[in-house]
Amino acid sequence: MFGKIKFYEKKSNDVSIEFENGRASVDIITPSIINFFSTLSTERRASKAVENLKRMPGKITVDFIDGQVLVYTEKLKVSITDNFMVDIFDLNGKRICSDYRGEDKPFVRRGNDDDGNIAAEEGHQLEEERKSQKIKILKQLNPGSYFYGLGDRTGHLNKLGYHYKMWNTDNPNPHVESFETMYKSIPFFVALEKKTAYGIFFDNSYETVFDFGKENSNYYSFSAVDGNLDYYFIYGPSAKEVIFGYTLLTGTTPLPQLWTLGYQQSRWSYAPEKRLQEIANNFRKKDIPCDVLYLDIDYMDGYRVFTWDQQKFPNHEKMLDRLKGQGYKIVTIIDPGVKKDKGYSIYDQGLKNNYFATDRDGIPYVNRVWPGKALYPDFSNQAVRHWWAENQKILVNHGVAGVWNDMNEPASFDGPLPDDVQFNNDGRLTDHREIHNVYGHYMSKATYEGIKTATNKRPFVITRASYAGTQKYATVWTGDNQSLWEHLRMSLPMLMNLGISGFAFCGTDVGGFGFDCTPELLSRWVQVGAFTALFRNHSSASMRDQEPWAFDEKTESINRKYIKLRYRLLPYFYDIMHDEETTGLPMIRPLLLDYQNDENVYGINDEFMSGSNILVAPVVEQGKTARMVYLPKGNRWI
Ligand code: NBV
Repeated sequence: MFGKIKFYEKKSNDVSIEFENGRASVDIITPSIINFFSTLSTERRASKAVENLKRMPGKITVDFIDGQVLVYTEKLKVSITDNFMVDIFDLNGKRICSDYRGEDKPFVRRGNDDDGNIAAEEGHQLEEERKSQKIKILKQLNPGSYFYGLGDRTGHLNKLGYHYKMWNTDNPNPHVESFETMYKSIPFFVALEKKTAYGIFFDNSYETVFDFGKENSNYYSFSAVDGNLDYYFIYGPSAKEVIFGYTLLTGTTPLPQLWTLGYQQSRWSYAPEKRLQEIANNFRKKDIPCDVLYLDIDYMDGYRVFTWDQQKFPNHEKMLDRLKGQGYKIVTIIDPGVKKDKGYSIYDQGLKNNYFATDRDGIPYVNRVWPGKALYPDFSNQAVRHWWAENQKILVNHGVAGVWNDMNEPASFDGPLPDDVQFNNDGRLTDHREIHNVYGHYMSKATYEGIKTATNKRPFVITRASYAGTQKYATVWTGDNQSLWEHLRMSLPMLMNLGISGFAFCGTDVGGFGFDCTPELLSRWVQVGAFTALFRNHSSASMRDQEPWAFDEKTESINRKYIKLRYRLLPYFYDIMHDEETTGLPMIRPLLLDYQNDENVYGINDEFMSGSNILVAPVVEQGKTARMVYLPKGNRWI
């Protein structure tokens, strides 16, 4: 508890407040964006998400009346009282967001007998909170509130009633609504109440928890196991303005090269070369447009990153050249795990220069991934990022057009990385607890910068794990979904929430990754994919073929039709991505972004806007050929 306010001091845009038991600051970034900060674990330090922050605070006045520090910006009135309690109002005095004054009182989980949960014996496990929370902020929850964002979470569009954890996780089970973690950690959400929106970005890379009225319907909360109290309040009043504000802090996605918006075909794995060539020829022969083909892990020599399997791809440079001639771009996968293998240059270089994460004694930490025993490059070290950036040349100098970063949660086959694995953290040593959620973020940053320097072109990087701000460097996909109708349905709110969370360039594995696709499911999925930013068909090893022609004539012609429609709309999509560079507005949007005055759209899961001019209401149920469509008022719909 902070205790009573002792005094305050205003230094340009920063109001620092001394409490009985600590110090806090209220930093005015813009008239609508305010940072609340208190050092709880370490000194103030550079955020991993916010880079080159440009402050435009406008006129600020500060007062002390009736025990409250009152900060006025050109848009907001902020009141800070004892115990660092915060209330935020608009300039008409309307309350927008308030700290909760009641008790932190989660509901009680009762077991089925006096000793607790004997159902656990049959495997009914309850997910326990991993660690006790060191920082917890409770905000008042009012009836009629809606919540969005948090990246790639499963479940519905509106996050009211959900409880999620931010801890990047590769869970191979089919994604379901009860998953608390996913591959990405985007600790940002938009709240909507009485047609007014604001956002909160809790910039803390440790494990964080977000609860939207599940544990107690009087408050919502966000908490962290460690790190600092460091969050931004971002005022709307429109959700579009909140996204603008959030991407002002964490960055927007740079306009990608046009080809990246084309149709992409992937598979674990197109190998050997003959198979890849067959796929390439088939698209052309069958008159189905396709710009990008992917090489999954089997192109590498024993899963050693930045190598080629000489048997399967004996002359990869020549092959890449030939495919280029056919109009293809090739994207290759890269995992972070570096094979422990003396004589393998990437391993030798990493070891010699201390580029790998270590245990407490400074010995490189070893776990197991595809190549067997492997080490983890410490991407939180600038020197390692530089090395990894340089390594991109091995791929792009020989004709690879983009790089796909996988397994960067980071995944590990022999149990999770222990909490005390050591990372450099750009010179301020820390452990795995702080770096885990930003591991994929830093890997993508290094990849992006490497490709940019090597090619002088707009890099195409695709990543599975991310933190807030990764959108500056990479496109994302929602990981290992399955060929299930439920996963097609759920992909819509997942992508809409990713869009709200700053990820304008995102998509799912069209057709589904695991399990065997069906002709009808692929047809319905391609109809959705044609309107999502990343339009990539991908499937797992041992699953049945899933290319547009893999089933029958009818499915092939539906695929062709929608892929061709995609190409007709490319100028429209390219414009959206161009505007997005300044507005942060994603291609896939929930209807509430464009129709915030219409409360009927706040919970629509099965329709989305693709840009602001196309409403997509796909059929997402087997056997259906018609559906209801809600058309918001205020437009002439064609
Ligand atoms: O590299 C193989 C796969 C890849 O195809 C998929 O897209 C990733 O999400 N990868 C996961 C590792 C193996 C998953 C079982």
